[in-house]
Amino acid sequence: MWLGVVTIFPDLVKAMFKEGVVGRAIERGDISFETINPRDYPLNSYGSVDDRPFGGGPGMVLAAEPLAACVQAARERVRPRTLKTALLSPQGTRFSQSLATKLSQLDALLLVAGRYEGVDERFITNYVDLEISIGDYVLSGGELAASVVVDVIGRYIEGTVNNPESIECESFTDDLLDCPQYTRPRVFEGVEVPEVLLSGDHRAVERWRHQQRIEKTWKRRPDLLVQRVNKETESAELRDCVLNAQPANLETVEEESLCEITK
Ligand code: 9D3
Repeated sequence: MWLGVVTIFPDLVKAMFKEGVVGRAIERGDISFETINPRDYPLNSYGSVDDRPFGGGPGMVLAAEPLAACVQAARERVRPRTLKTALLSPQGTRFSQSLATKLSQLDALLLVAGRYEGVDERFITNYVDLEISIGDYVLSGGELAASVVVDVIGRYIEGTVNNPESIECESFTDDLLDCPQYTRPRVFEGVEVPEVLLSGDHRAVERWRHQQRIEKTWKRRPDLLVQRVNKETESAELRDCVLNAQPANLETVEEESLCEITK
């Protein structure tokens, strides 16, 4: 897969993928990764890529022409493959694991990272296939968001993760949070490893882990369980959770976890 990022801070994005599984996939050539800088297609001899907003207001707007030139350059680079273009913006659809799996099927994806107060709407109309937000908080630019998208998609590219099983059964792929993990020593500051994990009974270990995952998900992220409630195999574990523990109230879960760290 070809993955490109349009950014005026290419070093910021490249630094993110010098190490780690995605970095290695790029090194091996399993992922072709490039950055394209709008400053290479400036509006004038001063190298500007932004301008003041029509109608007034604070801040600057990324102009359409330099961004359009970047998309054209990317299309040249990936021909004859088709290029999809995604703009990272707070107005986008929320990024998710399921969107990542869909995007990882593409031949070539160009991610456009904005800066300033926004980008000229006509660039979006004429060049952008979809807009992506990574969550409800304000970043200082799209580079971190683009890096998040590259990282998540990158893990899905053939050969990126050594053990395909580890990607199959991981958190969010099947909408359950991870179970607690332990390693040596058996007792740390008086806290023991759960007995079942030392039992050598693999079926019991599996049952315990599954139970833990459902319990944790019920308590912290009941929203994730909604799509699973009809799964016959889990109805018993779920019923136990419902009877034994209060689910998180999604409106207060953040507040509650903050209480935990501030008390
Ligand atoms: C929402 C704030 N905007 C109102 C005036 C201005 C603005 C601030 C920061 C517009 C863009 C940005 C930079 N953010 C991104 O480019 C961005 C982003 C984000 O801030 N949050 C979550 N996902 C994303 S994807 C791109």
